[in-house]
Amino acid sequence: MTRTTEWAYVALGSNLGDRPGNLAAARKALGALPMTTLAAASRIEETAPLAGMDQPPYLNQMVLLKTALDPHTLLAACQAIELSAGRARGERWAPRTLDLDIVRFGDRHLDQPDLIIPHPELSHRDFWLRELAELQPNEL
Ligand code: A4P
Ligand code: MG
Repeated sequence: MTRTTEWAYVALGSNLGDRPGNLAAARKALGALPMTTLAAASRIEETAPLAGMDQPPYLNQMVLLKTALDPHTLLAACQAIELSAGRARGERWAPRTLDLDIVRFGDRHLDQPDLIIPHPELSHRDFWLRELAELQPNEL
């Protein structure tokens, strides 16, 4: 069986601990996934916590992966990478060493309890829109 390779956009966020180190470790781990290459990475931006929450500022970045993994396998891999960066799953939107969100996956639309693609917050986050624009491959 031949697997199709697709473009996946993954958003990285960190607002605890060694923020640049957490993003670097995430880029490395994503690029090391099976059947996956890290094609590009956006600039890193420092952003204020959304909704005026009282927590430290985030470093945000987006990466473009070329992958033959399916979306759920990529989600599971992202969650394993979060754990290895010391992410403790607390309340929703709690401060975190590393958050990985799948923003887009090819042209797919999924609406499942554990995975919504495109990410429903995409149109509300200026920094994601900027990072996504920066990463659009010219020759898809
Ligand atoms: N899930 C559903 N769809 C997806 C998807 N496309 N990608 C599910 C990844 N996960 C997806 O995530 C909760 C559940 O979402 C997962 O179990 C997965 O099955 P989580 O990472 O455990 O919890 P969370 O991150 O606290 O919640 P959520 O809803 O993912 O929040 P966000 O959207 O990640 O927002 N401020 C700034 N400046 N920058 C940020 O990056 N991020 C957040 C968290 C809040 N404030 C921020 C930032
Ligand atoms: Mg998340």
